[in-house]
Amino acid sequence: MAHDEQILAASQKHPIKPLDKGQLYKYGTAGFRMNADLLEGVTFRVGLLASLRSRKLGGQAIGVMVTASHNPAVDNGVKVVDPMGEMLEQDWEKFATALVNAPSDDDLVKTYNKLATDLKINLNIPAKVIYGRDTRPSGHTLVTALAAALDATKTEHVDYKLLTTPQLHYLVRATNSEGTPMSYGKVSEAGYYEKLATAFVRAMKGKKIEGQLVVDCANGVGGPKLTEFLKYIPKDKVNFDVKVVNDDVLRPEVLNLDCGADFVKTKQRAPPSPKPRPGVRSCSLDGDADRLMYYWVDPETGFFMLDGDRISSLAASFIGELVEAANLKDSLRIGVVQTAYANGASTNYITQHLRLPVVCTPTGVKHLHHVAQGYDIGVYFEANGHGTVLFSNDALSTFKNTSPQSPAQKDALDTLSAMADLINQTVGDAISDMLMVEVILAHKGWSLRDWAMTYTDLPNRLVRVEVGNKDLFATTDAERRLSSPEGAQEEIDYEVKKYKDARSFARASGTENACRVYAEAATRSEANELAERVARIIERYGGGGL
Ligand code: G16
Repeated sequence: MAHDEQILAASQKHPIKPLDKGQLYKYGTAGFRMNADLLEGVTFRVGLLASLRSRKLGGQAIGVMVTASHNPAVDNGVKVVDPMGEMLEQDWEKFATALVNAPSDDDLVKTYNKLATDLKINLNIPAKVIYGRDTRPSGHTLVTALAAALDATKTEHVDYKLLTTPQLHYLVRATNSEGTPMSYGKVSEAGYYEKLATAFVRAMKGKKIEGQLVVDCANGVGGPKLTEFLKYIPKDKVNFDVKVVNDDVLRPEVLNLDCGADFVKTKQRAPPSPKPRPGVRSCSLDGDADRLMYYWVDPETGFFMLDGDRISSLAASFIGELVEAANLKDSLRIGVVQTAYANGASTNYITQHLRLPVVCTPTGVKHLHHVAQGYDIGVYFEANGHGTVLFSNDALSTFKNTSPQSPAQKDALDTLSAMADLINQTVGDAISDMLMVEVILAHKGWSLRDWAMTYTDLPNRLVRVEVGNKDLFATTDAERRLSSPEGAQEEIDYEVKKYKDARSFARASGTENACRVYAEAATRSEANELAERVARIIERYGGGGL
C-alpha cells in the first residue's frame, strides 16, 4: 500500500523552502539544524524518514527530537533516534538528505517510494514514532508537520511534548525493550526520574554530598525537568541541596543567552546572572540538557572550569578504581574516547596516569558513542561536556554474577551496578552526568578544587569564525587536519610551528553556519594569538568574513 496521495496532500501544507544559492540541506553533526523558519518542510520529510526506518526495523519505535540544543532561540533542529536510543545509523543520513532535498512534492513521493523499494521496506507493516521537543516556540509548528507526515504514512505516534533530548532517547529504548529481559525502565517520563533517583540512592549509600550545588539550566527545558526530578530523591536517604537557576522558560529569547554550558565553555567564565557566589560548586546544562560544565569562582584565583575532558578523566579514574577493587581488572576492558578538542593535558593524564587507551574520533557524539561500544566500559566525552559512560552487557552481567570475596569487593560491585543504572546508556545526559559527578566527588571526598588538582590544562582557545562558505572546508585525520581548501593546512602548520607545545585545527561546524578554530599552546597569550592567526587564515580561505 503506497501512501502517495496522502503524502502529496500533506506535503503541500508543509512545503520545503529552497535554500539560497542552490545550497542543499545537510544532516549535520546532530541532524538538521538552522533558522526555524526553514524547518517546517524539513521536519515533515524527517517524519517520512522516521516511518521508513521504523518499518525497515520491523515496526520498532523510532524517536524524533525537535531541538537546536545550544543554538540561539531563533534556531531549531530535528534529529532521529534509533531503537536502542542511539543516534540514527549513519548510513541512513544520506536517505534523510535525499528526502529533504527533493525539489518538488512529486519528487518527494518518488524518493520515498524509491527508498522503500531499494531498501526492501514493506510499507504495509505497522510503524511507530515517538517524539518530543525543547522549549523553543517554533517547536509547535515543527511537531505539527512531523505528525502530518506520520499520519500520511499511517504511522502510530506518541507526542511526549516537552522533554530533554536524553529523556527522549531514554523513552525510545524503554519502549523497544519493554517486557524483555533487557527492559531499560518504565515507558514514561516518571519512569526516567524513578530510574535515576533509585540508582542515585544506591550509588550514594553511606556517602554524603558536601555543600550546595548551583545548577544553571540555560533557561531551557532542563530547568523544569531537573526541578521535577529532584522531587523523586528521598530526603531521608540522600540530602542533595540543589539550587536551580536560569530556569526561565517563559521568555524564549533568554534561552542559552549569557548562560548555559556552551557559554561557559566558549567564554571560559561563569554566567553573569545570578551573580556567582565565590567558592560555591556550580554547573551549567545546555538548552536541551545533554551537555554539562562544572566550575567555581575561587575567591583568590578566580573562575575555574571543569569541562568534558575533566568529567571524562574523573569518571574513568573512579570506574577504574572500582573495577580494580571488584577484582575485575583483567576481565573488563576500559577505554576512553575523545575528539580533537580534548585538551592535550587530559589525554596525557588518561594514557600516562590512568594507563587507559584513548581513541580520537571526529566531532559528534554519534562518532564517539560508536567507538565506546567497542569496550566493556567505554567512557566518552567531548570537551564541550557532551558524553556518557557505556557498559557492555558482559560488564553488566559480571557485576551481577560475581560472588564477592570481601565486603570491599561487594561495595565496589554494588557501586558499579548502581553507576551503570545511573548513567544514561543511550546518549550524553547532563542530569545523569551531574548525578554521576556528585556521586564520585562524594565517594572521593573531593571538592572541585581537589578535582581540579589532578592535572593542569594546557591554555587553549576556541574561536567561532563566520565565513562566506563553510562547505569549502573538509577535514581528515579525525578533523585534526584540513584536506581542503588547498594551501590552508600548510599555512596553519606554519603558524603552529612558531609556538611552544602548540596545536591548532579548524573545521566547519555541523550545527552552526560557521567554522570553529581550536588552539592550544604553552601560555594563555600564545594560545590566544595562535587561535586569532588561524582564524584569519580560515576567514581568508572561506571567502572572507561575513
Ligand atoms: C551537538 C552534537 C555534539 C557536538 C556539538 C557541536 O551538540 O551533539 O556532539 O559537539 O553539536 O558540533 P559542531 O562543532 O559540529 O557544531 P548539541 O549540544 O548542540 O546538540
